[in-house]
Amino acid sequence: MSVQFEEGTTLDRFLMDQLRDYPGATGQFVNLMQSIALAGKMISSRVNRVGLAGLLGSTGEVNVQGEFVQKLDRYANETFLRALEHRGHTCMVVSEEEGEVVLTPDKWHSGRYVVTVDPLDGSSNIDVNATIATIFGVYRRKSSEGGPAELADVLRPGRELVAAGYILYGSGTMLVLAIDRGVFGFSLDPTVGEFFLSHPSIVVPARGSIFSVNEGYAAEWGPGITRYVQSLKAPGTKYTARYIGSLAADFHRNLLKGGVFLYPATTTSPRGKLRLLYEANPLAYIIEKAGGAATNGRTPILEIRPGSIHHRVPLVIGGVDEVREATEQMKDDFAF
Ligand code: AHM
Ligand code: MG
Repeated sequence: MSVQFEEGTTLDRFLMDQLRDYPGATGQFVNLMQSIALAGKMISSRVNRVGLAGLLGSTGEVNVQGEFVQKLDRYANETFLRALEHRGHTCMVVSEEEGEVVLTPDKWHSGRYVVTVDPLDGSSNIDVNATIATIFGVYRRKSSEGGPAELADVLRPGRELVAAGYILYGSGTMLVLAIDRGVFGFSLDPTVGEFFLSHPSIVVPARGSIFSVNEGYAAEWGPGITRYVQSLKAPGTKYTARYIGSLAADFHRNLLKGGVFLYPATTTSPRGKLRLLYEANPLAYIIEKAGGAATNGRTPILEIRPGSIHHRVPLVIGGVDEVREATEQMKDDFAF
């Protein structure tokens, strides 16, 4: 569907315009997105001063994933939880940094939405000033309002997401939001503190010219994924390699320019590294809304039923032709 927007459309204005199409809407979704945008602005401000704000380096703690927690990871997680807790729109949060689900303190239990979040994706890039991001997914709760949310509200296929997005902290700060009707990019003007619509209706081509994979693990790949990556490098193909090591940043480049990102299973991580709920699913929702596809090699990412909140998956995500060809090659790789 092609939608016309006026120049200078702010995120708030855009969200209010969407509301008109949902006559029964209570405004909770708009409030939720405003809270996410506020948290994004706060994190963006810290990221821009990270070398000065005493936020470089690790806290010395290890998170539930077994990874060292960076100070900015902790700040981003706390900022997100605070932003989502007290506005009455969110009943439950699943965060990469929290071992268990977080129920928001709402004695009326009226929040309609469940949020999954990787508060700061690409932590290894914090100390080297490379692009990092927040990734989020939004479900409408299934359990009845008036009581606490349940695990079943979040252990569901990504196909049931109602929105997903990320906030990139790069050369500029950008919020990319996918909703039912498409994918939209908003750029932060830090001088006025507003996100403005800069990328209306993002669409990804069926085939691009970039592939992004950490080839340092190539010796640990299965034969199918090895064949597929070889095929991208064969003489006469137009592919070039780009890999930052920040999922959302690698994804964003490929979303805008066309290409495929792969984080396959390895012998060390036979289930893959990336997490389904707050990394793979939100990006899979975005890519499908932009016309692309995402798979674990067998099943579309959005159809996988999570076994736990920190469920990991192999991920191949990009243009539909690329994902189809990778899937054909990966048939005989790993059992997962
Ligand atoms: P993080 O959420 O702890 O930052 O880890 C996830 C990151 C992704 O952003 C990125 O795609 C991947 O890990 C890079 O991993 P590797 O260094 O193994 O290539
Ligand atoms: Mg991450």
